[in-house]
Amino acid sequence: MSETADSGQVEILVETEVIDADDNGTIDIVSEVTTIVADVDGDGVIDAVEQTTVTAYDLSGDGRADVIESTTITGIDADGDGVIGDDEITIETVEATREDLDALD
Ligand SMILES: [Ca+2]
Ligand SMILES: [Ca+2]
Ligand SMILES: [Ca+2]
Repeated sequence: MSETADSGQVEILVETEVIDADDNGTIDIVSEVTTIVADVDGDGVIDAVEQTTVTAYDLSGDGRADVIESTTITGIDADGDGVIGDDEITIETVEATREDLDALD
């Protein structure tokens, strides 16, 4: 680990949401949002933001996730103007279904 204490700051936030969509007491959707905010050069201005949302859906209601969707939004202030513009944002989505999950067994 080579971290310098006074240059650069990274903040990580994790939020989890649990949804019982049909109100039958069994959890149907689990959503976890991880937000990473980084001030790489330590000037107090945010240089990069990354937000990953992982959502697991139990479509069949058996308590096991059938579809897992992961979306990552990355914003990097490439031109250093302190604002993350539309052209500095990339979005990546990955989806896995039950067949993929079972293949890991
Ligand atoms: Ca900065
Ligand atoms: Ca299921
Ligand atoms: Ca910018």
